Amino acid sequence: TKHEQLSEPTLQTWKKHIVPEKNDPASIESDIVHHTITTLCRGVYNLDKLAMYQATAHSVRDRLLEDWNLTQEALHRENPKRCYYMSMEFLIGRALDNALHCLHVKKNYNQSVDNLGFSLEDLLCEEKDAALGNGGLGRLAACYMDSAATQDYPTWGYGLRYQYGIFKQMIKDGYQTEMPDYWLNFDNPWEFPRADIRYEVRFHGYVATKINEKGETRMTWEGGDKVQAMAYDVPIPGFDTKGCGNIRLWSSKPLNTFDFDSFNAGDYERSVAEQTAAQNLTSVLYPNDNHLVGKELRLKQEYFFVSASLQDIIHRFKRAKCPWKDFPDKVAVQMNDTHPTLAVPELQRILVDIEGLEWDDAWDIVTRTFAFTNHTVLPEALECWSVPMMEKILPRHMQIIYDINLFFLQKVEKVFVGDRDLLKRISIIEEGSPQQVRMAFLAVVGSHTVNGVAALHSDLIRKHLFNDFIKYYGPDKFINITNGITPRRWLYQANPDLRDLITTTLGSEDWATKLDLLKGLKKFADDTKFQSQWAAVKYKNKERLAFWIKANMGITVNPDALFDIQVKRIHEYKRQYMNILSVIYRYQSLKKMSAEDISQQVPRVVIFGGKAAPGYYIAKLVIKLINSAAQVINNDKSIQDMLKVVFIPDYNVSLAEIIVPASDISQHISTAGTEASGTSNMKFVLNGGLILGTVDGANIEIGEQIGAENIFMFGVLSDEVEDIRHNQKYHGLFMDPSLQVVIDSIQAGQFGDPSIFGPLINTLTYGGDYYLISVDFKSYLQKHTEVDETYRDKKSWVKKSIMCTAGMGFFSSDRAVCEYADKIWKLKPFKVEA
Ligand code: T68
Repeated sequence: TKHEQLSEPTLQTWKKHIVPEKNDPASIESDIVHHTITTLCRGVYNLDKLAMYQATAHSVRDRLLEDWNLTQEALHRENPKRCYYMSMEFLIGRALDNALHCLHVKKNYNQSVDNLGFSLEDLLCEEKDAALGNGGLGRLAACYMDSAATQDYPTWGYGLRYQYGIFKQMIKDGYQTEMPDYWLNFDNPWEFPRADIRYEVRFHGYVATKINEKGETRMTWEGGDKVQAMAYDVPIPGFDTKGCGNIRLWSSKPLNTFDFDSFNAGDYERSVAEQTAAQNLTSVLYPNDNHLVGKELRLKQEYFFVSASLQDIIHRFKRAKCPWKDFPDKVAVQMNDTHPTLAVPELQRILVDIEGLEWDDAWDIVTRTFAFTNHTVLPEALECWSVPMMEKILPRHMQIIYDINLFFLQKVEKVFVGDRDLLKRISIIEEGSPQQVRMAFLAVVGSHTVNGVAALHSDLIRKHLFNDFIKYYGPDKFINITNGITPRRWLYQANPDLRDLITTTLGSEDWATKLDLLKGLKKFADDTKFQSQWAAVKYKNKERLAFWIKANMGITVNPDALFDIQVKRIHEYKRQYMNILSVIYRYQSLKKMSAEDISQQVPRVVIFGGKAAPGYYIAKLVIKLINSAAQVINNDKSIQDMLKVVFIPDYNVSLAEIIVPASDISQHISTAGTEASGTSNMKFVLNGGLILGTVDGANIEIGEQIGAENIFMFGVLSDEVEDIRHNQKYHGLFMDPSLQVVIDSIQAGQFGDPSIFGPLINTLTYGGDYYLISVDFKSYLQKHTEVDETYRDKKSWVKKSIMCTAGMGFFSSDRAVCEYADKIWKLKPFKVEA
């Protein structure tokens, strides 16, 4: 029975009972106790922090669900155009604190939890991070969902519910080891299993022809194996709004088929083999960022994800009984990188094979629906799938991709008659053995708009990766939307003291949803009293981090020291290696000084954090070198604690919330042209940390917004990189003398068995120094000296810090999502009222 079928009196009965939750402390207490007894089936006799966290979370979720229902019901009724953000990764982190802030109930919850004998801050730490992502790409998706909900854009995320998120990193003897992330061990209050929302997804099989009702010949995909996708909904609270967003995650389940023949023949394992395989599909997140590992299971995950999502979207579209040609007026789909690109041939297949549309009409719908965000130019990260593998797993899709390519190349040929080279370069199929499907090209051809994630990156993809496509399509299809971060999690929630100082100074907390208002802080940048308040907040945040480091790692660091932080995935192009080499250089310099001179130095704490992909040998050696150097440096009394090195294990969203507010300097030092945008750079600067960075990604735009005098930039420019590499290849490598000394010390065994680091050192020598560490080393060291000198003048440093935060309005993900809505999705906010 649906709403529309109920009689008016029955409806009234329903309405009578739908009453808003009360948010006074007594009602909250009562709800928590109620959940303890009913939802958890526990009582005061067997209560612990985890149970108390769960009861609290359930009571918050009740409040969230009011908004969820209100929003989804209104959307159902009004049926506005919606956007679907398809992403294989959502790196959400913890939900409870965020929900409390969004609902503006944290103060009362503090009191209620206190009255019940616990501390809310303690309970918050009981929550496991939802870590369904690798790094920037997944976290960006989470920030965008927050901003879409906050600004009432009717947007849903679609993704996969991995049972194991990104692995837990442990450091043993200085090496990274990996442990599985069993994040669903306990009940997860932030997801709703939708046992009634299930779709079948097919793999393998064969293609046949059939005659449809109109007497036309159509292809049909038959046979093969089927699995089921079941939906889990994760509510996404908006800040200061009754609107509530949603991320729908798919979990694979076996179809209720059971091989009775095998069972009866005594082959039990075989009889359940299919079921086990089905369940394994969404077991684990692939732990590689910016690197493709062409595994069959990954391809299956990608198809499973797009197939279930499109079936769900189409199911919703069909309810309104609109004609197919209106599909793009009701549905916008954003593909977060190429991972969801199979959605292009899948929608074409559904429209042509199943719905009976003509190819051209279907293709028009497809290309008006999809848009594609590119996040990388690194060749090793560009997805290519082998044609034989595709033919085996998705035979009909492979045919469709061939046809898409054929029609596309025919059109290109008409414009560029006889240009065989162009056709070869632009083809979706790359020749070779085996042939490969270039997913980025398929995404471009299947989308109406393609965007890069920072100004430089968008220029580079227009100039290089997609240059041939611009010749054909013209430039307008390729736009830039610079990334953003949510100021709610990354300032309001993570840095409560700075939040309160800003709110008092600006007179309201409107800045949390209108981040441009932060520019109002500029006029206080020279105010001595404000400066000392600002500095006190930073100091407290550094103390908080120092406390964490002491408690968890046993290392003492001094909050008066300059905190210099680089936390991100470990990757050669991000050059953590260059950072630790410069740390060793600093150590050697200290060792050469008199005790008197040492005592005059600016003390530094250099903090690293980040995971290396489990199969990334060189990245893992970098972690080992950092830890080996830390071991020697931290235990050398002669340098009077002027240098400390810390590698924080298992860097994740929750740790970032403690680390980010505590930086004086954060490093974003990728080889120019390699980091598409970076988003942690934005988080640090928003919290009043200065950047030491290269002229790369969003660093450039951050510098423009906060002023060149407030950012430390160094290194070669992206358009010099090609020539330098070319010269190195033909005229030999240049080895910076300071770098040579550092390498010599490693090779002399100053940081343990040098043979361990041989392969790492080789990347600088025989390996050709592809990431130009030697080329940038001198200017990098010079900038470090400049940082030290600037830090000595506390007043000017604090002023810079204030100017950093004040200039960050542009980097709110609210701005970024608005740009997507206006320029790509053609989407209007849809406000729901209580
Ligand atoms: C990052 N990409 C970019 N990829 O490196 C970063 N890759 O510059 C940018 O700021 C961020 O995206 C957001 O735009 C990634 O994080 C991945 O994590 C990834 C995952 C799977 C496969 C390939």
